[in-house]
Amino acid sequence: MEPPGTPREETRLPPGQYIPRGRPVIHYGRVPAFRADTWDLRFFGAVAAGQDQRLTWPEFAALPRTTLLADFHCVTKFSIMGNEWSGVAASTLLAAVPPADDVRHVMLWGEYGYSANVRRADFDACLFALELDEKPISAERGSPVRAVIPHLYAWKSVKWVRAIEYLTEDRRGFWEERGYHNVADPWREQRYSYQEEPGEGPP
Ligand SMILES: Nc1nc2c(c(=O)[nH]1)N[C@H]1C(S)=C(S)[C@@H](COP(=O)(O)O)O[C@H]1N2
Ligand SMILES: [Mo]
Repeated sequence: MEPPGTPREETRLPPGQYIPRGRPVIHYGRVPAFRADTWDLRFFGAVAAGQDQRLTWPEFAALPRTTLLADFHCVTKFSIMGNEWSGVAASTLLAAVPPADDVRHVMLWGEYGYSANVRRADFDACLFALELDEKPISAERGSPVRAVIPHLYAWKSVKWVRAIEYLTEDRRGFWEERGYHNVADPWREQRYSYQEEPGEGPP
């Protein structure tokens, strides 16, 4: 018996989602190779210092880490419940490389030009994960570092992250340009761009 008041699994499932067997791996294109000597995380756009910055692999790997327990909702309707991610919080990166005061949006860039745009408040909740369930993230799941924004559909959780672009005005990323919702809140089933209300996307 579960104690009274314990939420059942279904109550944590956003509308239209289901729990699959297994744990699908999904991405567009090839899995990139990681090379610690050439890897960097680049910051560009509206950086407060007025010029691009970069963190090398040893610099990034030395940043303090936190853990996040979260569900994962793909717009193709499967959800993976209870993932334990560990990595660097966005707040740590924002302190290391402050954005200009008028930054309201952020573009996350992965290898090979994959990108996803998020609002500043959503970026603030992002974890840059190096581990999943106490193991280093596998190559096909985004090693060495992937973004995790559990309260948005998973296409915003960019694997193989390589750059962060601070934006003063919103701009659509890879899937957002191809008909997917600019905001992507699974609890509101914001799947497609035709559902966008005024103000939810760039003009
Ligand atoms: N770089 C990159 N990140 C990506 C994608 C991609 O195509 N390229 N696909 C997204 C989508 S649609 C999903 S559902 C998740 C899948 O993560 P998983 O392979 O760990 O299940 O990664 C997201 N991040
Ligand atoms: Mo997805």
